[in-house]
Amino acid sequence: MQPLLFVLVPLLAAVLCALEIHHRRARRRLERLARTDPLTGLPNRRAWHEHLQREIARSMRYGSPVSVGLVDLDHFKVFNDRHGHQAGDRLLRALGGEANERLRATDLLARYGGEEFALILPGCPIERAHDIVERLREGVPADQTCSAGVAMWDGRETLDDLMARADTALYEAKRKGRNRTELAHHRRNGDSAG
Ligand code: GH3
Ligand code: MG
Ligand code: MG
Repeated sequence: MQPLLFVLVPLLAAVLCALEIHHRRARRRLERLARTDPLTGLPNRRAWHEHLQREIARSMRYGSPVSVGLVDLDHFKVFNDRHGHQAGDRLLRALGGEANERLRATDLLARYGGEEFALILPGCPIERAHDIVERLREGVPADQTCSAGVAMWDGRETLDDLMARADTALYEAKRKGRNRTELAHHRRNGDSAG
């Protein structure tokens, strides 16, 4: 009986250890998948949101600026209608790759939704964020254009308010004729998000 135990116990320990490693790897893979957009391979909205919370906390602690950008392809529906949905998918992928090459290692580009991308630009005052977004816009493939809204965190507003300001600026860029970047206005006292 005892010699058998000498064999079985280490064997069982080895199996449990292998299972634990397998389980840990599977969990890490799931966590990665939950934060990745499957089409472009970019971080998704959830990952972007978590990252922004961290950057805002850092900004609060060190007083460094942080800006965000919302970038939306112009008339993308027309592109899909003309060239097909698969060509549209390819363009979204190419845009993600091209844009990432034009960013700094500390910037974060995510797929925010359909044909909309979002940027976090740590350490960037709004004018510099504007320049970065303009450089990114020059890299839109297939002769397409995009519009963008840029906002800098004002040091106290909520994340939703910051995004609402960026979204309003994006809307303004569309309204003014597209293919441009608009800077967000500061909120006046009494203004609410939206
Ligand atoms: P606007 O300049 O006002 O932004 O016009 P738009 O056509 O880009 O915007 P609209 O909201 O009217 O249409 C968005 C289009 O984006 C329609 C939709 O099919 C396309 N789209 C969203 N997600 C995907 C995707 O994953 N793949 C492809 N190929 N198309 C997508
Ligand atoms: Mg669009
Ligand atoms: Mg859109």
